[in-house]
Amino acid sequence: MGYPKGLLESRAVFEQGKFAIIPPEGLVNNVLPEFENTTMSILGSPRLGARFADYIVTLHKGGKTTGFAGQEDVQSFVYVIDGKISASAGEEKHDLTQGGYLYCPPGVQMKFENAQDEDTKLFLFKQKYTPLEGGKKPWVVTGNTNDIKQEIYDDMENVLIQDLLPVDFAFDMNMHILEFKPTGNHPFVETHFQEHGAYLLSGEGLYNLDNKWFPVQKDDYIYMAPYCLQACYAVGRESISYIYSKDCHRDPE
Ligand code: UGY
Ligand code: MN
Repeated sequence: MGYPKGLLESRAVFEQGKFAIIPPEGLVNNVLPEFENTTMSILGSPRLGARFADYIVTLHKGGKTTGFAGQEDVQSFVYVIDGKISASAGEEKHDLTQGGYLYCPPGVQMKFENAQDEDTKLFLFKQKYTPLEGGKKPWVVTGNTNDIKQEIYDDMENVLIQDLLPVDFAFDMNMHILEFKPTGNHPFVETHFQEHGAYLLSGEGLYNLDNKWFPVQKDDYIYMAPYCLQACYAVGRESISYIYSKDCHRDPE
């Protein structure tokens, strides 16, 4: 779609308590003490109304975090959009390439560093964990989305979904990737109590937020608050796909 970067035009939208679209040209850099040789922006956060924080992170040569999350009630997740990292979940070490991801349960600190000279781009997430009374605790999960079978979404042949985390009551959230082939769309406008932070990995489309349609494309970030009306319609010749978080398995407080 080729939107210009400038003062006269922006696709950014912010409706407190409802939704936000944050396109890459509007991002500013945030500097956090736990990150070195890194350019990053905080996307979704509690200031936006989210119960989680999402970040887009570029690790330059030698870029790393000396420790992310790891508090007793905080879980974290990293996904490699492009590049390579050497990561660890507590004592466990994992090398991740494009499509690779690592989930650290509450109390387990995440570390990672760039494993190549070129930049590496990551989508990073953390959220407070809601325990299950008397239930089991979540565990370290790692994998690569290139190895996960895509399932048909809600009988729509041209919409495909992947679950990145186990579907197990120990987990109070999941990360998914949804892909809409050209002309694919949600079967209906969703209205649900869960919230999402979504990072667009490919393509372009129209996104319905609160019954208004917005143009969106690769590298945009979308926050959808609880009960925000939402649906995607793929346009163009490429699939539109996004990685997104969704809370699950807990009765609302
Ligand atoms: O899982 C979901 O709720 C998903 N279909 N929502 C979305 O893509 N906006
Ligand atoms: Mn949804």
